[in-house]
Amino acid sequence: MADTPALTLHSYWRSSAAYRVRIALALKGLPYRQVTWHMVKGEHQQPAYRSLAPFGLVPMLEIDGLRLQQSLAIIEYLDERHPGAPLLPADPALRAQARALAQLIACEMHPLNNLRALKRLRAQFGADDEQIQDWYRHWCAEGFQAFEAALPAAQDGGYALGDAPTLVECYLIPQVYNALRYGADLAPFERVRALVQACAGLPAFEAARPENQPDAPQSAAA
Ligand SMILES: N[C@@H](CCC(=O)N[C@@H](CS)C(=O)NCC(=O)O)C(=O)O
Repeated sequence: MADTPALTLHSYWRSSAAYRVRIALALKGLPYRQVTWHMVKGEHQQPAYRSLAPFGLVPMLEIDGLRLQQSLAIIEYLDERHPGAPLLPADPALRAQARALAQLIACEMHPLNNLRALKRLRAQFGADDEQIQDWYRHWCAEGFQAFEAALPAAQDGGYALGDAPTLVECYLIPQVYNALRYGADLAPFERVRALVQACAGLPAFEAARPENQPDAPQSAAA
């Protein structure tokens, strides 16, 4: 049926890019089936996955046979097909701001801290755990500083762009999850912390949490 397509999310519990899409799907109330590719075991690089998702990156969303890669393209597609609970504001200037904030995370922060970049630091330059953590935290601090500077003035509704979460929170919350895993200090980022607080406990964000995914190890269960 056109209005209720069969959705399959190719995912990994700890993938922050998949986490963005899980939040968007949950905010839209769209049910989906999940297929797991174990990233730490490198399953996402194997031909079985690459034949479906040539970028070899998680997530990929299948919608009635259409295969979409790149979280921003996926989320915008979902928003256009399912306009209820909009993830982009109606106003063009605010839409551009929402995309800019999401892309600040997706294009300027996340790639520098992605699994393959960290692996390369180890393999090519012999970086140890402490150096990797330091690298990770450096880019988080720089990124969150820019993010806060780019945020519009605090909104009465408590979210980045008004009284409901949008694309911005879909990107911010997973990036904060990653940052905390690597011991980043969020104390200087009051507005980031306020947005995390605003989303904490919302059912969509709770459902999308890595620890609540079917492929999360028992030891990580929330
Ligand atoms: N820009 C892509 C990023 C996708 C991406 O890098 N996903 C990560 C997981 S969060 C991945 O597959 N990493 C594989 C690797 O680094 O080897 C998106 O937004 O979907």
